[in-house]
Amino acid sequence: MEYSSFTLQEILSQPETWQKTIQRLGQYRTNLPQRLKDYDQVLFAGCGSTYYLSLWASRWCETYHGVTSRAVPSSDLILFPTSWFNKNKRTLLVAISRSGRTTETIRAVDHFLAKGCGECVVITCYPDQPLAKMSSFVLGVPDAIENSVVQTRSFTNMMLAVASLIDPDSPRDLINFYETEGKRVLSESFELAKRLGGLHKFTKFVFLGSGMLYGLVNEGMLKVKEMSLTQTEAFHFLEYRHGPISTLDEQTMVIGLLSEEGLDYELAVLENVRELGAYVVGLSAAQNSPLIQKVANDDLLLRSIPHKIWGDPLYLPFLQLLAYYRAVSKGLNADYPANLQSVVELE
Ligand code: F1P
Repeated sequence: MEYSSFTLQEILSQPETWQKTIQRLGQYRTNLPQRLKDYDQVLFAGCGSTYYLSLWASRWCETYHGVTSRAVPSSDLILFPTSWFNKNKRTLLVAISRSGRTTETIRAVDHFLAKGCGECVVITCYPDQPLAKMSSFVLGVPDAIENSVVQTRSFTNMMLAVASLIDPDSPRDLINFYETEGKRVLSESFELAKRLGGLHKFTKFVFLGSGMLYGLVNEGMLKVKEMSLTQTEAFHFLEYRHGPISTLDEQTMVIGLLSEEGLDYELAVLENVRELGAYVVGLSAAQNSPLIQKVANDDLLLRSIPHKIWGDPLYLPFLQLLAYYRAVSKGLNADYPANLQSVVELE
C-alpha cells in the first residue's frame, strides 16, 4: 500500500476513527425537549456530501421512529423555506456539515431558528466552528477531521453521529465490530478497488441503490466524479430502466449496493445491465452472496449486524477507494480535485 496521499491515508484510517468516534459519541447527550417520534417532521440538511448523507439519514429516521423525515439541500431551505417548515409544524432540523463553515447551511439554520419552528441538532467534525455555536445540541466527530478536499472518513464518522441520534441504544459490541469486520471490509475493498480503478476501458460509472442506500450511491457517484473527473450517475435500482439505461454500453461499470428487502428486483436489474454489456459489481450483506455471485462480475460481502444503521458505513471504503485508484490510474492527484474547495463560503 502506498501512503503518500493524505486522501488515501484518511480512507484507510476509517476503522480506527470509527472506534474513537463511538467512544466519543457515548459521552454526548443531546437531551432534546421531545422524542424524535413526537416531532411533526425531522429535516436533515447539508450540501454536497452532507446532503447525500442527509438522504441516507432521513430514510433511517423514518424507519426507526415513524416520524416524517426528509432530506433537503441547505440552499433549498434558504430559497424556499415555506415549502419545508412553518410555525405550525414542530420540526427538528438536523444540520450536517464537515467544516461547520458552509454559508448555505449556516444561513438555513439561522433562518429556521429565527422563525421559531423547532430545535436544531448540528453534526460536524468541527464543534468549535460557527455552525455548532448556533445550537445547544451538537454531535461533534473531531477524530475524523481531514486534510482532503473531498470528504471520506468525515462522511462515515458523521454517519455514526447520525446513527447515535436515531438509535441511542447502539449494539454493545460496536467497537469490536469495527475492529474486525471494519478492517476486513477495508482490506477487501482495497484489493478490489485498486484492480477495478486501473481498468482504463471503462469511461462511465453508474451507481445503483434504493431506500437508505440511495444516499450512499450518490456519495459514490460524487467521489468518483470529484477525484477522477469521470462521468458518473446515481439512480434508484429500478429507475435505471426508465430512460438512463439507453446510455449504457460496454464501457460502463455498474456498481450496485443491494438491499435485503429489494434483492430480487435489484438482482434482476443487474442481470439486465450485464446482458446489455455492462461490467457489474455488487456489494451486499453476506447471506445474499450466492445469488449475487451468479449475476455480478465482482462482488464484496458485508456481514449484517443486528442494528443495520451501524453497518452502513462499511459500504463507503470501496466507493472511496475506487475513486482514488481511478484518479491514480488517470494520472490525477486525488488530494486536489479540479475547481473544488473544501468549504464553499458565500459573500
Ligand atoms: C460540503 C461540501 C463538500 C464538498 C466540498 C465542498 O461541505 O459541499 O461536500 O466535498 O468539500 O463542501 P460541509 O458543509 O460538509 O463542510
